[in-house]
Amino acid sequence: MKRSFGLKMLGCTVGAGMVIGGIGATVPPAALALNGDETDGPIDVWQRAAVDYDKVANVQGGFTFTQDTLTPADEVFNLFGAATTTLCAKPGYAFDEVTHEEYYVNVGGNVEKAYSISLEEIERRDAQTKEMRCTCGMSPAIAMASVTGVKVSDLVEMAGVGAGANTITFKDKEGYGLPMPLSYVMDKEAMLVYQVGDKPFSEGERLQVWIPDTVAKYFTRAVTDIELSTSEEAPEVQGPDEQYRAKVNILNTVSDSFKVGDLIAFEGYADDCGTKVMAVEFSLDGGETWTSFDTSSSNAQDWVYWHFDYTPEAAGTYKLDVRAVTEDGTVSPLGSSTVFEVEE
Ligand SMILES: Nc1nc2c(c(=O)[nH]1)N[C@H]1C(S)=C(S)[C@@H](COP(=O)(O)O)O[C@H]1N2
Ligand SMILES: [Mo]
Repeated sequence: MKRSFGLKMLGCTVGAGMVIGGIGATVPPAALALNGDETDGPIDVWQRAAVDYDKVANVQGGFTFTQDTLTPADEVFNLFGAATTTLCAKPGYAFDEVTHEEYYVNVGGNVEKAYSISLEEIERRDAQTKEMRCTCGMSPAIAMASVTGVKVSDLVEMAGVGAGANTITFKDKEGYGLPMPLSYVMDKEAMLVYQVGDKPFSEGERLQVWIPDTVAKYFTRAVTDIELSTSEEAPEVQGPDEQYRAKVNILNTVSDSFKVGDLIAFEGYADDCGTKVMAVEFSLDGGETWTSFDTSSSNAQDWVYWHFDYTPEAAGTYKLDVRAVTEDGTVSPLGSSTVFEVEE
């Protein structure tokens, strides 16, 4: 089995160095985290290794979830900036060729009046701050962040939509950018973002489009051109690749072993990029039985950040599996698991 430590970090948010501890007992961070295998596609990770572990049917534990847990800004930059680039974005992109003063965005194409606006001017405009998810549809990377920027609709209004314009493309200086329906971008209240948390983008003064419920390949960074155009049919907005539907991850990191009776506090996220997560499910018997926790009161705009507290009753080596079930019946093709030791 491949242990995807590196890839885990991509989905990892508060993960590294996170203190795990339940109410009562203080327990060191848990075990190895085994992610869904990146290269093999949607396979049952829980079935492959089931025989090696002590099994507990219908695992019982305490479950809660919140939706306002955020990824620290530095980790958003690290996860997506460096690591994702090698996975799914165009490699070798240079962010450092333009200074803050020289950074301009052109708004043009099928508009009434094309114009350019400097980054400084953008930053002086009415700032909007919003919590948004950024999830790659082609890799495990995901983050929830509070982002600050301007509304795309404001910038478009300043140019005036040309007759028949139905498509908008956010391009970087090399032409990266995927066309989207103008109405979709307006309805979703897309933002041109210059700050994540309390940190401005560094590395060449990036500006990045963030759009709720939309995979990150549409989040063009270092935007230099906002282009309106007329297509015969407005382009379709693509969702995540099949294996990155219903993303889940256990964020606990490597630890010493636990003792019988310890309360082990697991935590992680479940998210499906705009489709509601209806349940988060756990298995301690290699997927033979699943214990399902209802998350149908969640909203689909934010990730479901879950906590699962488990108290082992016997010594052994265990593997906890987690998966999510979404509103359209999708079950995580790539679950997440973690192996942990329990001593007398
Ligand atoms: N200019 C540009 N923007 C891009 C890409 C790219 O290759 N070039 N890749 C996209 C993809 S696939 C992802 S996952 C996100 C990563 O977000 P980041 O800017 O935080 O690294 O950027 C998106 N924006
Ligand atoms: Mo991506």
